[in-house]
Amino acid sequence: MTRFASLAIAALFAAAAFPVVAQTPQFAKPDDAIKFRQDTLKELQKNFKRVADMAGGRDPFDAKVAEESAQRAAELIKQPWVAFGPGTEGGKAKPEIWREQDKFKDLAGKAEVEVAKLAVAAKTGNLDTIKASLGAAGASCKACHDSYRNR
Ligand code: ASC
Repeated sequence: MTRFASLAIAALFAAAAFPVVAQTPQFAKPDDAIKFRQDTLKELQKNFKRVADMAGGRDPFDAKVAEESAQRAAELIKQPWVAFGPGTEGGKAKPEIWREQDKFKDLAGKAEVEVAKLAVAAKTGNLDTIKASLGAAGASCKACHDSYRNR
């Protein structure tokens, strides 16, 4: 084997052994994972609500705040899912999450897509454009909560 080939193979093994560790939060115990997902989902909710309150006329429209909040929501919604790993049942999460991983991940992915669309809409600075994508984004949050969150 050439020196390059052996280095390349060593690099592949290293990549397989340490998958995306750098970006992924590690949880020492299940409660840490539960706290992380609750914190990120709560902050997501705050940002989403800020936009929804403007769209619903409960707050005056501020295009910059709407854009920043929707952008922050789109970043936050990518984060909680890693904290629903094996053995982290608890909080308001229904046990079905761990029995229906494919459906759970599918709903989470759809919510990511809809909130990303809301962030794109908010970039226009146009309230009607924001309103047009808010319904689908809210429905995508609700779909997951209806199936997988205890009240
Ligand atoms: C929120 C929130 C949700 C969604 C959803 C919209 O503010 O916490 O889960 O909006 O209720 O239907």
